[in-house]
Amino acid sequence: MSAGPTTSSRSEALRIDASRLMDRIMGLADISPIAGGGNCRLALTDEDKHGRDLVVSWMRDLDMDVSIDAVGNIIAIWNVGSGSPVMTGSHIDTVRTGGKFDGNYGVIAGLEVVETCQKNGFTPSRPLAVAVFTDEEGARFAPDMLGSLVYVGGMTTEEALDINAIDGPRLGDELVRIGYAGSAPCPGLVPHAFVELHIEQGPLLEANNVRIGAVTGVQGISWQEVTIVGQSNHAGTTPMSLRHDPTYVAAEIAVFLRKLSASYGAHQVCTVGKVDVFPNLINVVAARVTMTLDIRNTDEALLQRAEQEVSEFLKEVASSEGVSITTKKLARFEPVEFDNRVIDVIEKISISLDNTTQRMPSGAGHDAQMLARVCPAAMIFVPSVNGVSHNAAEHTDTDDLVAGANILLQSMLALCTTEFDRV
Ligand code: HGY
Ligand code: MN
Ligand code: MN
Repeated sequence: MSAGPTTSSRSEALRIDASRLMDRIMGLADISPIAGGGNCRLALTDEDKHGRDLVVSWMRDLDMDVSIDAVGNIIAIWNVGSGSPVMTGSHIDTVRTGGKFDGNYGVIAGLEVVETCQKNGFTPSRPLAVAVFTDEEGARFAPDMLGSLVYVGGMTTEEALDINAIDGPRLGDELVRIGYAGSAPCPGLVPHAFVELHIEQGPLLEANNVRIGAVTGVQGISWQEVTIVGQSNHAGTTPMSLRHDPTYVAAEIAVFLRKLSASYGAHQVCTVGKVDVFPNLINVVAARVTMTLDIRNTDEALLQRAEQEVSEFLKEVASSEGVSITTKKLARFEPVEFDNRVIDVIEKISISLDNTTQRMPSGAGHDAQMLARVCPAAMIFVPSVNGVSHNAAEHTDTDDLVAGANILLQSMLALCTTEFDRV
């Protein structure tokens, strides 16, 4: 049993244990490894379950109260002090070719913060919470950040449970199958503040030779599935003038997106990440192509303009090739600004710990953008080597990982004693 809150003078001297942090990162990386040093733990698969089970066992080892909510979010609370908790967390589901740090690092650093306090006999004035949010990647069940979206009330539990995976199963059934259909209700407990520690997943920090990003917000995200239905035919006998070829249209769409990004410049990015051709045979003009469009911009008005231009192009290309095109919205999140008061805490602490630090937006989506809807939130970035992520080769140097975790530790403790008058 810990005594009352210990004085903050000692808290500033606390530092995480680097080998414990790395042991846990490598321990989780051992679950469903892939060639090249990454992981494949798509949301709610058996591999995700094994990762969840390991992390829950670590949470229990730290005497944290662990609850599972109706969409499988894992919320662990070290119930000390009083009032609502300062929360950190992220995700441990990965894309199919994920790295060992994306999401995992933030969850494990959160546990390291708790263990560092416990091992040094330091009791924060507020509870500390560490969350593992379900299906942050959205790669198997769209949209991304699904678990944290439901956690903050941005989508109903019922709607989420009925979402089907790209491989078929219903989200609610998968939760039951892997034993993570929890009883805790969504929306969940509102934290006092939320800080997420994450790898940058881009090239900026490394290019600027800066160690820490104090993240100012997350860019807007627009995901849609486009289905193009043409006329399947013989590859040898069908004259080009008589073709209604969905694969050709898909290629035109991909080229259009690349040109649109170039014309917008700045933060505009467009990706065609998934293309399914049917029947996908060498000597058959395809019948159908289903593809995904991932369009992002930090500016909402530009993002809407890009969506509009894409929609007009789809109509144009459908009529000129004589195919039908239908679209299905998979995710749409406006750009998010994080809370300056939290960004200030992160930036001040990072500099006080002698880290080169810069403010920057996030190109990737994160659970923090959902928590920002209900409490003061922000993020800490550490560099990604060669800016590579969503790739088994994803890497961040240990010194940077340790520096980020120490900033998370100090930021969470500082937020415990920060009063936020509700804006
Ligand atoms: O798509 C994203 O930005 C995140 O990795 N879910
Ligand atoms: Mn992530
Ligand atoms: Mn990711």
